[in-house]
Amino acid sequence: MTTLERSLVLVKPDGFKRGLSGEVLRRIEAKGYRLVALRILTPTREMLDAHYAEHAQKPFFPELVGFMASGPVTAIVIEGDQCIAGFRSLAGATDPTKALPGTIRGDLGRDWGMGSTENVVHGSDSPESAAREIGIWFPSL
Ligand code: DAT
Ligand code: MG
Repeated sequence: MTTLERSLVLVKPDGFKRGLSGEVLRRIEAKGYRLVALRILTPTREMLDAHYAEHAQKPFFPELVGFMASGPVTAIVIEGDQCIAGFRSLAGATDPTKALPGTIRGDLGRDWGMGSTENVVHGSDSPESAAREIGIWFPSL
């Protein structure tokens, strides 16, 4: 017995720019998760400060926010039993160089030598994060 969950997925600016939104959506749907909401937007600084609040003191924070604000992203809410952990499995490890083949980051991401970690997708890491993040990207949900 598991509980129905929602997760916030982002196709980050590198993935959006490379035309990978459809491939990410395809993998989510092929896995069997349901698409609940979807929008395309260039995130504001305020949204990113809130979204990445846990990383505010990290040395990579300025590069992270600069990268995430650099262009449009596809924001998606997905739904399914254990979809939070399930999407993290689909996404793979944070570092795209180390992410295993078969994962989104392993198959589609790489180090571009840009100083920021460009790893194609974001996925919520817990039910609490998912609720908080969905509130930032989809205030009407
Ligand atoms: P994840 O996106 O796998 O949940 P995270 O929440 O720890 O990883 O970090 C958020 C983003 O910040 C991550 O996708 C890429 C960037 N990042 C994380 N650790 C980093 C590091 N050590 N150096 C540079 N960027 C990093
Ligand atoms: Mg994270």
